[in-house]
Amino acid sequence: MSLDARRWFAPLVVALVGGASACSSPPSVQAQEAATEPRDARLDWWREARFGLFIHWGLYAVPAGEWQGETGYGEWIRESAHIPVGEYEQFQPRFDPLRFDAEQWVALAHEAGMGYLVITSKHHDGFGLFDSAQTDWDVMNTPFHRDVLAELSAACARGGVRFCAYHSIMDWHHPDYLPRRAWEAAERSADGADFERFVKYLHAQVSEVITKYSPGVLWFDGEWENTWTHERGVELYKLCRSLDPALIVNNRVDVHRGGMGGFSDSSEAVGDFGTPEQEIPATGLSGTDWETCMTMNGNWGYNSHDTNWKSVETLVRNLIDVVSKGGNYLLNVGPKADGTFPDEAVARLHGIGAWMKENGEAIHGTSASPFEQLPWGRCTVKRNGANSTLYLHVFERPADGRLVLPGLGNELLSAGWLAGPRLLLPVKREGTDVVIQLPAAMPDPIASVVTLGIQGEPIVYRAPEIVAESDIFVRPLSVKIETKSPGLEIRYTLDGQEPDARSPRYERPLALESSSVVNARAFHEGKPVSATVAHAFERVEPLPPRKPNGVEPGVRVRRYSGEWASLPDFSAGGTTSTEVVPEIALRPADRGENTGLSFDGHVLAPRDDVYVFALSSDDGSQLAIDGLIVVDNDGLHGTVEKRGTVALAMGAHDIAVVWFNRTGGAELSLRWAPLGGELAPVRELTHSEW
Ligand code: FHN
Repeated sequence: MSLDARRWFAPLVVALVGGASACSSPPSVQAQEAATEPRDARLDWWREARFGLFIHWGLYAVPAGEWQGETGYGEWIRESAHIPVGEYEQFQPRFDPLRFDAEQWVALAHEAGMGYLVITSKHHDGFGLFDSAQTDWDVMNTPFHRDVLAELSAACARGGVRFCAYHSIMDWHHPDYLPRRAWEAAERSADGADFERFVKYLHAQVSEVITKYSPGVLWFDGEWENTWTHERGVELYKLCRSLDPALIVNNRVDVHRGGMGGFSDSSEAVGDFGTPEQEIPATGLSGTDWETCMTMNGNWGYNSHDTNWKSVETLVRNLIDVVSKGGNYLLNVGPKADGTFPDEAVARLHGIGAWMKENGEAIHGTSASPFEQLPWGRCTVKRNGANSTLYLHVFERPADGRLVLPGLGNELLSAGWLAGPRLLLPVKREGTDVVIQLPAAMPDPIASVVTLGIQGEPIVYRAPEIVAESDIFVRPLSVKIETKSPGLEIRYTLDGQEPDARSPRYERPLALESSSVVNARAFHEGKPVSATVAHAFERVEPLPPRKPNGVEPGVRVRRYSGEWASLPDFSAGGTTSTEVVPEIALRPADRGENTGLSFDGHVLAPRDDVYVFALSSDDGSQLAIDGLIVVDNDGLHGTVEKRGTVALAMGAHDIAVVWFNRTGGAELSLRWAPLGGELAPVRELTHSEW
């Protein structure tokens, strides 16, 4: 093989998300969409709000994070502390939050500038905070005996905050839910459990939440276990939309959320917005709605020992950062068992509210910044008629007081402070930059907001982005060149030359047939206004097919046991069992702790092409094709998906996957697709007899 190993495994140039595809629905659901509320109309209030309150409340507030002397638990206490279901049920008769006051919760949210509130109708413990006809495992069967969702939805309607509900698919209480927790599988037999019956129960409860409390958003979660599938997600999404055509549903109704990054990785995925969790994406994703959910301290559910509270400054700057990238910020409070918010949470809501009272205009109804990173802070944008207002959130005043906006091409109107008497500030153009002169003293230590009026929508001279699924290709490769700034034109070359005003103008995706170096540059009114970006794409020879002898269906899997922190060398021996299985995935018996698996066989490439492999695992895993590592997802981690590409000729190729699980959750899935195809589980598997 002429190419060295590194060349076969080019990293994916751009993830498979982005653009409208990350939120689009499959044709059948899209057809439904056209028949009911168009998507933009449904999301209008949610995009306007930009900021919401997340509430994780339930029986887990009773132990408040403590169990048998350990104090690090939250809403996962039953699973994390291995509390048998019978013992956990003892919290139900102890749940009596007599200080619960829905009006007070809504007032705190509203004063903080939050436009909506998402409360756990049911978390993973299966306990309902509402009056459900489907079960007694709900709040009506506690001494409190009041319908929390009914009181809260009514208070929201009165208090100008949109009521929304979180509902967990995973259910650690219902006898039909599968899989059982690994640690309780013995004492809590799954015999007789019928997951189809559980799905009917799930649909019935979701229908109750929608029809009784009219949530603006149904925020699903707990979709990651292998009993939940894309097909069930589409079915549940359709149910929600059929009951309320205006309802917004997050992307965790489906199974395509790539871990905590939260964005769907498939155009077939259903769900109206992406859901990064406890993290803020480095940049926004144009054409994609998303919402980051984060805690105020270290826990979602109340933990009386958790003193790791974020400052008001951090929380406000997180809000600004998220909104400047086109997202929503869902900030969590875990109420106490008596029905009150922790004092520290109340103080932070008040602090955020004080900033929002002066600057909420720079958050509500704004859209993403047209600039790349701004060293002094962030920018949000709002259209007003033919003009636009840029809201410049200054975190750190530049030492020279010059607030520089790089490459802003618009005609300028005026600049001034947003808060207070809205005093004007000096602003001038310096070449393609705009400079606002700040005074020595800044009005707000958290973020001082400067407004800048401009004609039209923002034109920022940013270099274009070259976007493709892979750096290598066998068949013609589609390459897009994108600019975040309307009003600019892109000119490009394919021979590595610097584009000029005579170079071809980019109007549609390029179809590369041979190795090329794409150079692209932004032009405004015929003049180059950005740096040139370049990316090399290589047409490669596919790996030749292997000629295995005597193939049989399925792959061989060897099992191991041991305590590892990273993938061991399984070839050193210690196999506890060997068998042939139809797919590279976990079976119930594989979900134990301190377990390792080694799969090997052949995969049949249907045609000469570059193939994307997506390997998802909790804990570590690795994929090799024809002896070359294509995906390395090793290490101790939660469910994480990594991808790689490899060029394969039509025919059989050796495939080997190794995986280990230390403790806790166990997950393993392998999907693949030819470039441009929809990722699907690897099915075309065979193995050779010894
Ligand atoms: O397991 C849940 C967790 O308890 C919490 O509800 C977060 C918030 O979105 N979601 C899941 C973890 O990803």
